[in-house]
Amino acid sequence: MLTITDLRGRLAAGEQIDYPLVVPRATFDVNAALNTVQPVCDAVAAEGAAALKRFSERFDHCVPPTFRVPQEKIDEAVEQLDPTVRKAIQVAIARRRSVCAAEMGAAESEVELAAGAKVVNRTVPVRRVGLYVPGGLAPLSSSVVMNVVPAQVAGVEQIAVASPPQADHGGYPHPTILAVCGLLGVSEVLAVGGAQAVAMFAHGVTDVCERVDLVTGPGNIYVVAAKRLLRGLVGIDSEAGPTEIAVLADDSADPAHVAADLISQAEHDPLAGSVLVTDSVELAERVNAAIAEQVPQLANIERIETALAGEQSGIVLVDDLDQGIDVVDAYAAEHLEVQTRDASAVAARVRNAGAIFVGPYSPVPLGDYCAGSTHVLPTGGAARHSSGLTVHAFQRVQHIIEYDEQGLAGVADDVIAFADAELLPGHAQAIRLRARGA
Ligand code: HSO
Ligand code: ZN
Repeated sequence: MLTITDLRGRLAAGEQIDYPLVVPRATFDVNAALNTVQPVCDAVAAEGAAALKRFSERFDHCVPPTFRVPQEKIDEAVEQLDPTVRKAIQVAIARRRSVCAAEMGAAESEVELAAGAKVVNRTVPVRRVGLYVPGGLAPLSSSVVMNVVPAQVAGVEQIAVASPPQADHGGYPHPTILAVCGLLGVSEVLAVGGAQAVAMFAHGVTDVCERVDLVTGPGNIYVVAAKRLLRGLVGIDSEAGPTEIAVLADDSADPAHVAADLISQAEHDPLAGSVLVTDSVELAERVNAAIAEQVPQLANIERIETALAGEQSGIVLVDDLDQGIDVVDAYAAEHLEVQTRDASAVAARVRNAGAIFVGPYSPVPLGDYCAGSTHVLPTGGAARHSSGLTVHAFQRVQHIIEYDEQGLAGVADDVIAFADAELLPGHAQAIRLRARGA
């Protein structure tokens, strides 16, 4: 059962509603975990593999036979893959690859600002990246696809994947995770999890893993805290917290579908957020009834019930879809489904969401696997300022500035005036010494 917050009539009564405060969302206090991960990261930096071993024992309750997963293990996982799953993975890879190819812009663009005055925008891939794939409550092998494919399409030279060791699998990551690495041609796979994996990537660990330039991928609060702590030493993608879904729906939506989609993300995590925003009381009631009917038929009941009962989940009743759009914009969901009449037009009016799923046949689980879109998306409202994991996360844009004598002379007076205004005569001098006529 989702708790209902009723906003109807409040605007008409003259109330000013602070939407970010009325949408259900739990605090994901990453700073509170910094104290826990700091000693872990420091120990990995100071002691290398010895610290990795200690933290594997303590946090994963097993130590892998080798931190680097042997190639035979990866090959074996590919061979033993169920053919139906293998085909599904291949479809997911092919579709994600097609969308990534379209994400790639021109490698270079040149702007001639005046005679002899040129700036080139050059897009350069990051050289070496570390991709984190959580083990956690479910082995998310699809996250390997979502991390590796954009890195490969962007032209990253070296890709290392880390995932926690699993006691049930001889101390190596889950075989499906290994199999996806194998199918993608990734051979550097590390059986290391949690904050210690991020520290390994950021600092490098002798005889285990060379330091990387960028770490991407979702993880639990300790992984996120380690990314926050080590950011700067290493690049990171946006911080991913517990997963979220918001559904903006009117009375044309199918309550069973809406319920199933809300449940699907609640299945990930007791902290997952499932939010329905609707102007239809009847839909709200029928979605709650459908949730009650569907949840007992599933496997991960406890997790789902905890997530749906949590303060981060609920139904927001609105006056109309205009107010609904204000609410979903304030929420800035990781995933937003629009299940309304004329859904594409409504979706076009939404500003903030990590990814938008339009109409009755585009549910979030489609995007989790095979839509071609990414499932590594900004959570916790970060969709207001950040994007999901695309090829752009693995690229930098360099400016190449090439002015000749004439080009510099043409703008020298302006540079000098600007430098003087900032009381930086040393800057002006560097121009004056070169520019004839300045
Ligand atoms: N919904 C998750 C991704 C995922 N779902 C992986 C299933 N497997 C976060 O976007
Ligand atoms: Zn999912």
